[in-house]
Parts: sequence; structure tokens; C-alpha cells
Amino acid sequence: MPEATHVASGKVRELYALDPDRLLLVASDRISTFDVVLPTEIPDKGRVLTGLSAFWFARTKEICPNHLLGLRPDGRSTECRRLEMLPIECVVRGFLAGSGWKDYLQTGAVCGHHLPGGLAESDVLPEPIFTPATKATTGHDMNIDRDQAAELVGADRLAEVERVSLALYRFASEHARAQGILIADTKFEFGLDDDEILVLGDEALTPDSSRFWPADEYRPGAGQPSFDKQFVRDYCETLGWDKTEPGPEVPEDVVAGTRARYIEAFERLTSSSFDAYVADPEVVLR
Ligand code: PZK
Repeated sequence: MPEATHVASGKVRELYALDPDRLLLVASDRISTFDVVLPTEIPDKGRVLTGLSAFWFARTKEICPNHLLGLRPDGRSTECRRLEMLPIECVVRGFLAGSGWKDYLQTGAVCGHHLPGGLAESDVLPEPIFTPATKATTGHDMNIDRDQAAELVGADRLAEVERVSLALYRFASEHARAQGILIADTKFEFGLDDDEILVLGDEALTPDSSRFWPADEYRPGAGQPSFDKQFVRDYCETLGWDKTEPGPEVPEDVVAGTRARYIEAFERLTSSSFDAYVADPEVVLR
């Protein structure tokens, strides 16, 4: 039997089929900024994000079952159950940033959630909101309202993914806040198993699927620095780069600073040393 058949590529990840029931999700060390993948890799980024996802999967399995079967010894490959993925991105926002801020400025609402007037960019929301989006095959996901989401997954399933997404976000954002990290927003992808049970898939609650902000630098009224990517963004801004392909190479001090930030996020959120985790990756197996 072949080892694995390539089935899909993301910007920084690859997906392979192991057999009819199992997939292999491989996180590379590639990094994207301003939607462009850079030619320079960040060593250990794939292992950090894979380990962080596995950490959250282990701690949220009572909220929702997930697709994790186990991590490979390389630390960046996740064996997972093959699911029938739902055709919506399940975004939860606790703060007003990105497309949520843009939609609020234009309409006073985000995905049909009417928000109080006078909110500033990056403000905390009165309560977290579920803001589903369609999965764009090219370009950006499009925010959709409750009726459009219900057409795609059905009203009952929508109510379930909203409840579960909000519960996952509340759990993770409270944990992260206590470690000095604000999870401004995050995107979940769910699928159904053979019994049509809702299962959390993809990566979860990583800096690539979320906006992580350093809590001690939080100043609403402007865009916030990214916990992980700010050095890369700041460096790119010094270049006068037009943010189209190809992206620039980044120098080694920017790589080292960025790598340190990924490891810092891992260590704060998991309360464990990244070196110890790499030496004994079994800590994440269940
Ligand atoms: C699945 N993606 C997105 C991720 C890519 C593409 N457990 C699952 N079962 C079935 N399908 C998927 C998953 C998961 N996770 C995920 N597309 C399909 C994706 C990473 C790399 F190229």
C-alpha cells in the first residue's frame, strides 16, 4: 500500500490520504504575511502549531470530539479521522478586528449581529459573536449571515456549530487570557463522522487560525500587533514591498525573533517547555 496520497495543499500545509478513513495533515515551517507565503521558513513553526492544536484538542474533547488520532514523531504531522467537512468556516470574534471591523464600519453589524454604536477598532465585544463565512476556493472567505449559513448546513446543524464554537472560544480565550494572550478571533472547521456526529477538524486555536495579541500591549482604537507575525510584518513594511507575489526573503534576526514568538506562545499556552515537548512528543498522544 502506498504511504500516502497527496489530496490538497493549503498555503502552509499539505493534506494526504493514508487510507479511506484517515488523513495526514502536515504543517510546514512556511509563513504567510499579507496573504503571501514568504520564501524564508521559520524553523519549528510547523511543530509548534501542530503541538498547540493537539494541546487544545486534548483539552476540549469534552466540549466537542475532534479528528486527532495522533502525532507522528516528526511533530508536525497529524494523523486524523477523515470527515465530511461542513461547507462553512466557523469564526468566533471576541474583539473587533479584520473583516469584522470593516463590516462594522460599513453597516454597524457583523454577519447579522447588530453591535452597539461607537465601537473602536480592536475593541472587546459585549460578548463573543459567531460569524460564519463561506470557504473561498480562491481569494478571501466571505462573511455570511445566519440565513445563508443555514442554507448551507441546515438550521439545526447551524445552531449546534454556533453553540460549540462559542463554547470552544470561551474556554480557550479564558485560558489564553490568563497567560497574557488575547485570542481576538478564531476560525474552526467542523465535519461529520459516519454517524453524523459533529467533530472538530483542521487545526484549532493556533496563531495561524486565530488572531493572537499580546495582552500587555493591548490598546483599542487601532490595529493591534500580532503576537507571532509582527516582526515579519514590520520588516516587510520597511521594504516598500507591494504585497504581491513573490514575497521577500527575511533576514535571520527577523526569523529568530519570529521563531521565539511562536515558541513563547506554545510555552505560555501549554505551560510546558517546547524543548521538553520535542524530546517527548508522546505528551500529546491520547
Ligand atoms: C480537510 N481541509 C483543509 C487543511 C489542506 C487543506 N479531518 C478531515 N477530514 C476531511 N477533510 C479534511 C479534514 C481535516 N482537517 C481539511 N480540507 C479537507 C486543508 C490542510 C491542508 F491542503
